[in-house]
Amino acid sequence: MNTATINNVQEVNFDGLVGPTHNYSGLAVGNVASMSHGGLVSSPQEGALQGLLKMKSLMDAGYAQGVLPPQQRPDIGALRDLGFSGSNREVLACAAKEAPQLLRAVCSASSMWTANAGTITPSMDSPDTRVHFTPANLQSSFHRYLEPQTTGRVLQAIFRDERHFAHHPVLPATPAFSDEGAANHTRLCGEYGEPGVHLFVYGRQAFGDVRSGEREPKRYPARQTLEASQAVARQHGLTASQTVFAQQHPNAIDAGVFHNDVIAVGNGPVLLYHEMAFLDEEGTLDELRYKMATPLIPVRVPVEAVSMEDAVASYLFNSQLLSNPDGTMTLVVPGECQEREAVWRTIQDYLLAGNNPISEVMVKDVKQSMRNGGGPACLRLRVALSEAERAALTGRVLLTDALYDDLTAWVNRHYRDRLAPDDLADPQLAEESLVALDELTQLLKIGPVYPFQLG
Ligand code: SUG
Repeated sequence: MNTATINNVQEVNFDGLVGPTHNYSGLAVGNVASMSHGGLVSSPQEGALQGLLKMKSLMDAGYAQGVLPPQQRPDIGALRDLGFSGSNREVLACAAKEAPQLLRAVCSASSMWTANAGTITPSMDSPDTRVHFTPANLQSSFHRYLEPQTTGRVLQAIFRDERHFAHHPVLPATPAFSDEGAANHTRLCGEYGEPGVHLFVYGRQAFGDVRSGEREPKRYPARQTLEASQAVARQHGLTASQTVFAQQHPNAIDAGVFHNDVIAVGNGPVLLYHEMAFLDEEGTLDELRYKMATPLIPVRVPVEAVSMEDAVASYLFNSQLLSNPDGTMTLVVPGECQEREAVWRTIQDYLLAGNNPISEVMVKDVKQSMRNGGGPACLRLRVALSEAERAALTGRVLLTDALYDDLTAWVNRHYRDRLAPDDLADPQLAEESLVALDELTQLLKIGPVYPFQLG
């Protein structure tokens, strides 16, 4: 009997609930979808329901599914820190008039992309056999820099039991330690309960030699630094034999691949990636092969099959790759993959028909999130947990039919079906959101996590 069977380790996907202020503000430089959809009217209600349906269908298919709450938005406290004063109503009105770009940023529902919430090391790989968490500082953009404090509180509220869970401080929020969390981190292993190797992918080196600058993107920012990835690995007690640090291809970043999870996804021993994912493709694979206890199964998609443009527009690589009990894997792709002929053909003729464990494709409609550059994999934070660790979770965060029904009714009760950029200044929206979030923390039984609840 192997360790996986003994500990009954499962990967739980914790999806972020789309928040009541979900909108299109074109805030993310280098994220093609966000930049091209800024100013559109969004539907927070449709977005939240699409996310919930994805969660429910994966739960129904037998995968362990969790849920994480959205954040308090608008972040009026952030506006106050930037010098706006008076009542909440006055702060919103003044920001709308004097600095509409700041108002849009403090309204972003970007915490839905929980792949950026933090980096997780499961207990099988950590020296103290606890699950380790580091919330990402997300310092690359102002709207996301507002997330880590509440993210940390949410993770500590749910993964509260200190016998099983360890929480680390957010890295210093400065460009040298720019950290975007699990979107740039992939754990490769045999069974989930067996030891894994951690692939950290970075876009630039902060303290590198002069020549390292030549290997950086020219058009769009590289969000993750090597130094941030190394610091997280150090916090979690990961050793050199357990880690691989690989540089993302700068041309990919310049084509709109702002996180590694837009161009590669791994699960178990499988690494599905586009040939433009890594600057040193062969070196990265060789190091993984050398360090992994189980044979790596690389599934390489060449540029002739899927162009960079198709990869970025379809989000083929932002799929979830999920393990089935019979050893096969299911690829959960966004609907946009069906709209690009080359991508759909590659899925059918190359991925499904190929000599690899991927045997099924599931198509999910997450369009509201996709228009901001968030596909199925962005919406989930993976946490491999043993049976005892799952039992030690606090709150009602593992999806069940009853929780799905409650959350769906909650969304329908509180969310607007239409939100235009001008609506963000509506003080009523801020009040509606607080009422909704207060009810949500009761529904999820996680206790107070929001600034307005903590006083
Ligand atoms: O950080 N978009 C997010 C999308 C994050 C996707 N996550 C992963 N790939 N894991 C970002 O670029 C857009 C917000 C706006 O424009 O309104 C935004 O923040």
